Amino acid sequence: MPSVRRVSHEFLQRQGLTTVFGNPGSNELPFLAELPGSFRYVLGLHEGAVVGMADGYAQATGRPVLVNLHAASGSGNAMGALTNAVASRTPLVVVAGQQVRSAIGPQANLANVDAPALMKPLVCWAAEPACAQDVPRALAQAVFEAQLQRRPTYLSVPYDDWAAEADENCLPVLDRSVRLAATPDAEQGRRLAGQVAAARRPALVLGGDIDSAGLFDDAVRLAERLGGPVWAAPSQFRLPFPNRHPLFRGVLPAGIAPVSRAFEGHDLVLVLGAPVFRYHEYLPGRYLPEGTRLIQVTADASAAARAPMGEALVADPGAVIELLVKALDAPKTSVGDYRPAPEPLTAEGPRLHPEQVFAALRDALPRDTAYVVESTSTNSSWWRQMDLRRPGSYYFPAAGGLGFGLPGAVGVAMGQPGRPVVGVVGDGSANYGITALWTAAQHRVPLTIVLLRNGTYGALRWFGGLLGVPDAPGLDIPGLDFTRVAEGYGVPSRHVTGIDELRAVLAERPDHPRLVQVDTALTTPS
Ligand code: TZD
Ligand code: CA
Repeated sequence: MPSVRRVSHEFLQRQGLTTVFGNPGSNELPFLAELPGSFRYVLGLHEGAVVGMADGYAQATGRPVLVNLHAASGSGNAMGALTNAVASRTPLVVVAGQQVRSAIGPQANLANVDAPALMKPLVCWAAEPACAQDVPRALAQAVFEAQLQRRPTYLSVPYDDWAAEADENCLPVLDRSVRLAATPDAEQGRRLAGQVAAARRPALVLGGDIDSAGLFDDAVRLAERLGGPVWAAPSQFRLPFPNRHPLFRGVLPAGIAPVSRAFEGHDLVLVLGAPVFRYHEYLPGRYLPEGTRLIQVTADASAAARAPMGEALVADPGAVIELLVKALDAPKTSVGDYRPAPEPLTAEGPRLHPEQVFAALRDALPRDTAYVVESTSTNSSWWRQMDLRRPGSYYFPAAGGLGFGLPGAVGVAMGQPGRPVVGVVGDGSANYGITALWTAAQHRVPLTIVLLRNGTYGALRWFGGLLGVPDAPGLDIPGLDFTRVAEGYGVPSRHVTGIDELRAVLAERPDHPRLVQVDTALTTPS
C-alpha cells in the first residue's frame, strides 16, 4: 500500500490543486516530502501575505487553492487575511501541521491545542482526522466543502500521519468528484419571472458573486432588459457591472438609511449574488421604504438565511439571469451611451490628486487591466475616474482587513498570466502585506504596484470626523520610503513626482514586478 502522503498528493494532483501557497515549519515538512514535480510551492514570508496571494490566485483562477501554514502560530498570523477570503467567498483549503497525537494532550511545543476550534468562526469546516488512514478522505472533504460552500476550510494533520501506510479504503477518494447544480424548478422560475415582469419600477443590486461566477456580461444583458437602475451591493469584493454603463448608479452606501433612500420609489429590488446587505457605518432607519419588496437570489445559503428582510431564493444567479432574460420582453428604448469620466480634480502644491493618478491609469493601461485596490481614502476618486468594462477588472478586500492589496495583486497576476495587473495600494495598507514583494520578485511576476503616499491613515482621519474623534493619536505615518523597501525585497521601483512622468512610466510594460511611488494629496472616501 502507498503512504497516506502519496495518496494525498495524488488526490490533490487529480483535483488540480498543484500550486501551493505556504510558509512551512517543522510540523509541515513531512507533508512536503516527495512532492511530485508537477507541484509548485509558492513561498510567502508571512502568513498574511501567503493567504492574500492564495486568495488573489483562487479568485483569478476560480478554483480552490491549497494553503500550507505552520501549526497555531502560522494559522494565527493568517486569520486577519482569512476574514477577507470569507467575505469574497474564496475556496481556500488551509492545511496545517500538528504535533503527533500523543504529544497534543501534554502540550508539547508546537502542539496546536484544539486546532479546529482556533479557526472555526472563520472557516466553514475545520477538522483534525482521528487516525492517519482518514487523512486522504478528510483532505478531500476540505477541498469539496470549500468548493461547495465557497468559504475557506481548515485541516490540521499530525505530522507522522503522512508517512503512515494507507489502507485500501483510502483509495476510492481518488476518483471522487463533487458538483453543485442549483437551477430553480419550473414553478419557482415562473413565480420569480412573474414577480419581476409585474414590477413597475424594478431596481437591480448586484454582488461580487456575479463577477466571480463569470456573469458580468450576463448581468448587463439582464439590466438592459429591465431598463432600471443598477447598483453594486455595499462592501463588495468585485465589480459586478461596468461602472460607466448608463444604467449604473454606483456602489450602494454601506448604511441602512442611505440604502433605503436609494430604493425610494422602486416597487421591487432584485438582489443577485450578494448578501442583504453588508452595512458598515451605523446609520439607522427602515431597511426598505414603504411599498418596496426585495427578492434576493444567491447561491450562498447562509447569506439567504441571515438577511433581515426580503424573500430569498437559494439558486445559481446565472440560471436565474438566463431564465429572466428569456421571460422578459426586449426593451423598447435604448439605454443610452456609456458616460465619460469627468476632468480629474487637481491638488494645490507638489502632490498629485488621486483622481489624476487614476485618470492616468485609465488612459495609459490596457482596457483589460485587472486592478487590486486597497487605498481607503481614495474610494470616491477611484469611481469618478475609472472606466472598467471587462469581467475580473476589480478586486477589493471586502472584510476591510488591510493586507490583501499587495499580496492579492501578486496572486491575481500569477493566476492570470498574460493579463496586465496593477495593485493600487495606500502607504498604510502596503505594510500589512509588504513581504509579498519578495515572492513577486522571486517568481518574476509581471505586475505594477502603484503606491499612493499621503503620509497618513487617510480614511481613519475622515472616520475621526464622523465619529466625533478629531484628536486620535497614531494616525500619521511619515518617514516611509517604499522605493527603498521594495528594492530590499528585490523589486525595482520609481518615485514619480509629476503627472507626465507618471503617464510615461505607466506606458512601459516591464516583464517583472515594479513599484511606482506617487506622493498624493489627502482626500475623503466619499
Ligand atoms: N488593521 C487592519 C488589518 N485592517 C484595518 N482596516 C485597519 C487596521 C484600520 N484601517 C482602516 O480601516 S483604513 C486604515 C486603517 C489603518 C488606513 C489605511 O491607510 P492607507 O489608505 O494609507 O492604506 P488611505 O487612503 O490613506 O486611507
Ligand atoms: Ca495613506
